[in-house]
Amino acid sequence: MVTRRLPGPVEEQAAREFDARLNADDHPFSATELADALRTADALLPTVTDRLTAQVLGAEPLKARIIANYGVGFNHIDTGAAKARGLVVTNTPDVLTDDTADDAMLLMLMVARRAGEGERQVRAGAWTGWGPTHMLGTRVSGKTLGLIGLGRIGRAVAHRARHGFGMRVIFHDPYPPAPAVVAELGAEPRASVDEVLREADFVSLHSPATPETRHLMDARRLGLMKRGAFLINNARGDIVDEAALVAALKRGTIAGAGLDVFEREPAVSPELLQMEHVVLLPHLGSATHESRVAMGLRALDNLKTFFAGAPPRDRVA
Ligand code: 8YV
Repeated sequence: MVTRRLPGPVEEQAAREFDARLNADDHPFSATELADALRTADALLPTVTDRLTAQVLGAEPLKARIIANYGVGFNHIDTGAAKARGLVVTNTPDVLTDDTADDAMLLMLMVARRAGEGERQVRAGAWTGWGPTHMLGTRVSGKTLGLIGLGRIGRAVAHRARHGFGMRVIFHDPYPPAPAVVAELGAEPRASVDEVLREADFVSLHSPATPETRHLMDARRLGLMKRGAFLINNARGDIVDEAALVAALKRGTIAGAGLDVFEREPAVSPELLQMEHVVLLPHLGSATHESRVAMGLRALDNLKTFFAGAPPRDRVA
């Protein structure tokens, strides 16, 4: 059961290699539909819009044996409950890393250089012409980028920032990569998230959404950021206390934010919609033809391996 419309080549391959049930009208599944799928299909290929809670995963009698998630993040799946039901869970890492890192750079550049604001001005017919002090932004090149999380995507952002923009890269990660990897990136470790926040001109979040990282960026931590600093988030909305972020942006204790993800997607705090110093994108991190096809093929690959009786490459639970 494929829960959403996927790019053509993925649906075609799914139909060729499996007795695939596709979602022709692309409507997001209700909890009842998800439970039905678990009762009637051998495998579920869900997306971030499918909330696979303990209740949904409690479906009886359970037919499904594997959940092959389309996407690297899987915080919408209660993996503890899945495990308890004997369900294997896989994700799709690697294939979306570069595009997601590009999206983080996009947010950084857009918010620092006031790109959204400028575009809105031009489209509104409100641009009156070039001026020496018109819409001045903040330089990105050479600044200090603080990464919270140095996993695959964090490392790809570090590479771009350091080699493309000459930025100094500092980071905190409780599970850092090997010292040789860090050294090659030219990234400097910091002992805590707080230390990164005090020093960085741009803070970019690249940790998974877990109970430990929920509201990691709360009022206290937002308060540690420099007044001129920007917050970038294309990881998961839950990592930021959105109400606290709105308050910090209103008070001007940080300079701006570039957000691709939100706490209650697709709802966005109404105050953010009114602010010029934020950039708001609709969860576009991996939204390229290339990534979205590769993600689908990777999920199908996990299914094929599993049903061939071997351990799937991307098992996460
Ligand atoms: C996807 C993502 O668009 O992979 C992730 O974790 O957030 C995005 O790349 C989404 O999860 C698809 O289900």
